[in-house]
Amino acid sequence: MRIYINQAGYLPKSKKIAVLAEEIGVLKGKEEKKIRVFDQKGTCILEKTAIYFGEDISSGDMIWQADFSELEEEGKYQIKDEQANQSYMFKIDSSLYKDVNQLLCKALYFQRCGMPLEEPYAGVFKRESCHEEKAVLLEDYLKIMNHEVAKEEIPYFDVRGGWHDAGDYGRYTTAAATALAHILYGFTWFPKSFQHSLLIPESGNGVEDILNECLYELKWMLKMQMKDGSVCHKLTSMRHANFVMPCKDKRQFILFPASTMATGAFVAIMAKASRVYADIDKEFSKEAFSAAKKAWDWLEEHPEFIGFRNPEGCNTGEYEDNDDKDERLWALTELYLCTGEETYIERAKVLFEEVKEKTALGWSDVGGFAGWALLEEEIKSAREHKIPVVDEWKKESRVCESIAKWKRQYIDLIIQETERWIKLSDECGYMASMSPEDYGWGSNMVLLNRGMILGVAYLLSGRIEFLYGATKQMDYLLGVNATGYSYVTGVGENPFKNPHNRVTVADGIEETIKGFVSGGANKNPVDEKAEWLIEPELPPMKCFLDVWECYSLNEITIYWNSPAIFLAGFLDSLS
Ligand code: 9MR
Ligand code: ZN
Repeated sequence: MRIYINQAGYLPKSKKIAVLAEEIGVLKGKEEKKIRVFDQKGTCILEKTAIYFGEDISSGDMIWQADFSELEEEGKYQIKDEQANQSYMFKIDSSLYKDVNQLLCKALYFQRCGMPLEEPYAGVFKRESCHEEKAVLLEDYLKIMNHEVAKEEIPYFDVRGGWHDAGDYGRYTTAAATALAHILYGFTWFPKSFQHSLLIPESGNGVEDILNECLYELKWMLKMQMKDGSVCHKLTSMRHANFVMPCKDKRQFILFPASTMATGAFVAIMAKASRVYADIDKEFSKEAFSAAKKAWDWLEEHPEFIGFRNPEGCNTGEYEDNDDKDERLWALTELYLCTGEETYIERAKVLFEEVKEKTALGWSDVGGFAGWALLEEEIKSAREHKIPVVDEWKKESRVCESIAKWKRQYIDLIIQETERWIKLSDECGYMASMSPEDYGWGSNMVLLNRGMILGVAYLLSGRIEFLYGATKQMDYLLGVNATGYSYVTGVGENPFKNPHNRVTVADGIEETIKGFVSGGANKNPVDEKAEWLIEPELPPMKCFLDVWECYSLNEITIYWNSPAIFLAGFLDSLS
């Protein structure tokens, strides 16, 4: 029998459920089990019954669940069953998610490109600057390759800065906008959860460090905009770097053509940033807004969809998408919030009807961010006054105004969707809001995005099951899953340690940088090693290996950290 708990621990008042699991077929009986909670001195302080849940399809396990929520006293604990099987140690601690969040945010600093990471901030992970060389446009790159022009004849672009996207050294506009959206909305709604220092070069300048960190990315993003207002889809070399430190990667960086998705996402995040930084960095705020406006004008001149596909021979990320309506919708709502101009919102309302994934929060579907933008103020004040948005609305009966009606529609959509996630969570022995089919590449992002929606739905409705649902997604991430790993490096007793991350592989340091979220279990891995090692019959939740070569299982990305940052911020804000 294996016993799973959230290895980071629990907030004193939160729901706490230990999962006991055994592979289907090993045990006959379904009878209840006893568990005991021990404190650090080894004293048994609580005895609970683990109730048989049933067979769990995603993991192939028989499951028992023991609710020990009544344990609220801060301290360090461990759970054992009658056969002396034991869980990892865990804490009950009210500042738990502040600490987790700090690591998750600091990890972004370790993704910084184009500047040295110095010892006072990076410790043993200090490293030289990287990717300082200027980039070229794809068309010029191809001409050079075909010997049609000389290297000296083409324009070069200074595109230093930003975060490496993931385990690779590319930087991609839609991925960046998504990560920033999770973080900036998290900051807007849970500012108190982001007061900690990250020990970065800007620390102590009077600005919250998370905003300092995001500014590093935002300022790079501005460089992705071309003179005509369009925004390049990505900045990478033609092929991924070898497994070398970033300073050793001397491949030519290329600005790939603009797409309407990248430009739309750019408009939206720059508009949002111009509001977030309005009082903090006036100059940047203005610059961000005019960049957004210029990008929007370009989009207006290009009403057709301009997608992105890798040119032949290119193997870096594609971030493909076949629809830009959601990006345009998000852009319109953010521009409306900046300007109050009705035309934006009128057009957004029309587009809204055409967008398919209206609540999605990922890099390909961003419709949900339009909803977040629309409800930005309501959720903020709900959080501040601890009153759910819908209750506040009942008092004001705002439903008659046309925008309010649309907001209401968004709320209903979010709640409907959240009910689905609750149902999935109830059907899963490990309480993840995931169906067996959901374990694909980056499954932890799917899980965390649902966690964010659950959190937002709680703020909108005040329904406690949504809060428990959000908590359960975090519990899965941090250890209540059939692999027994905490999917965040440096968090818990058994975190994964070998991310598919060029820096980690090449730095020769035993220790792993803390605070990275793994992509997680993937039942359809595409990397050679995982294809080789993952048995086809393995249940989806167990399709994971802590092996650095397995990029389709164990990579890290900025937009897998960002929803965890949002969720940790949300949970912390309730403690
Ligand atoms: O996370 C992305 C995953 O959902 C896609 O299936 C996959 C293939 O397009 O790409 C993943 O994104 C990778 C990106 O292309 C390059 N940087 C690393 C990303 C994480 O693996
Ligand atoms: Zn770099």
